[in-house]
Amino acid sequence: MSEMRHNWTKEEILEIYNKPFMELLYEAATVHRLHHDPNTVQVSTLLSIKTGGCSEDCGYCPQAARYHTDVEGNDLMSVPQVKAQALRAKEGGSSRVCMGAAWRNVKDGEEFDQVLEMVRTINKLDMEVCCTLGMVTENQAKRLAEAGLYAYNHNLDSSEEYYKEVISTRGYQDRLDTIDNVRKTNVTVCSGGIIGMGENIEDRAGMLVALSTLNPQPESTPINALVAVEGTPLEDQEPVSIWDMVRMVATTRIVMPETQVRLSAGRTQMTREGQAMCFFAGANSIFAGDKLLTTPNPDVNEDMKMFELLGMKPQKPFTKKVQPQTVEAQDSQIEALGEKPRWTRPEHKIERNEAARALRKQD
Ligand code: SAM
Ligand code: DTB
Ligand code: SF4
Repeated sequence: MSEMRHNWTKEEILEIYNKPFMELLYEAATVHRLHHDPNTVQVSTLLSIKTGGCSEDCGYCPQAARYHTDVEGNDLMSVPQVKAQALRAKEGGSSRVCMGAAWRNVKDGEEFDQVLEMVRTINKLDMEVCCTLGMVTENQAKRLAEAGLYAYNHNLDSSEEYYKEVISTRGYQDRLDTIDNVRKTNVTVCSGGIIGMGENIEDRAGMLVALSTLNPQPESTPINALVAVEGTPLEDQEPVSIWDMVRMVATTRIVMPETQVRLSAGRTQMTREGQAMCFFAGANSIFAGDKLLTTPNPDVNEDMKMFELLGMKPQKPFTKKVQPQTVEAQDSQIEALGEKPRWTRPEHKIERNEAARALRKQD
């Protein structure tokens, strides 16, 4: 087994990222084979349970209320709607459902209780349940765990330095604190980021320092290529090159040998050959489904054909960790605290975010 380290430095990570391409690919593929079956891929289906109208100013996000995008907002889905979608995902070969909500943070109350019921319902379908609901307190993380949540997705998104260039309504430390709160439970951590937002290679390495020095490291790491959506401040960003994507996947694999590296947003811009190179470099998971949260994703049947071509098999649920027990709402041992946590609002100026907001006001 290659060594599991929690003290990677930016210099070391940059050295890996900048290796001659073939050497990087070979090293990453070698680490991958020591820790994983290279012919298995974990498939997660995304489900946007509450879409649009978000209060935050994340410069990449089509769901931020302040930008002018074509996203149609929706209220929280019902439990039966979610169950029907989860069953569809299961039939399509997914082992995990990841429910996303366009929220800054979770608030105790009816809507959160409904999300807890969704978690119970999907866990009872014998699928891994993941949620990405924004910031959570320790008490909220414990309630999710009690409902049977398998993973919580909360991305660091970039380096601490570049984060300030993209988001002004919350701080990097808030993200780290939420990950810490999830870690206090038996829910696994899913955390990664986005490339192609205008960051430099040092920022990419900085993000990998922040992720790989978490102890334990995240069990899953999504690597998103920015989907540049019209109306967002990042609408004019050039698409990420496949070479950068492979380098990022390979470097992630080397510094986090055990994590499931997930090819996430941006796959519609990638060829099958490009994706195959990412799998060789250590990616072993994808987000499946014709839609991500609001933007298109490759067709499920096309993905299954690609896996057949590559001789890859979808991973069964609970291969990595046993299925959590679900405690019913009436038997819950954990009381909602109705906290009002002080997540920060740095509110520094990001010119391009303000310009995008001003454009919306003119309409
Ligand atoms: N609102 C919650 C939050 O921000 O934590 C959860 C949902 S949010 C949409 C989840 C993640 O989606 C973000 O952290 C970001 O990594 C990713 N994402 C959002 N918009 C994206 C885009 N246009 N391109 C690539 N990734 C994106
Ligand atoms: C993650 O890292 N990527 C997913 C999931 N976690 C929630 C979301 C991608 C969203 C892409 C833009 C959209 O479809 O709205
Ligand atoms: Fe809201 Fe999450 Fe989008 Fe930021 S990334 S605007 S918090 S939905």
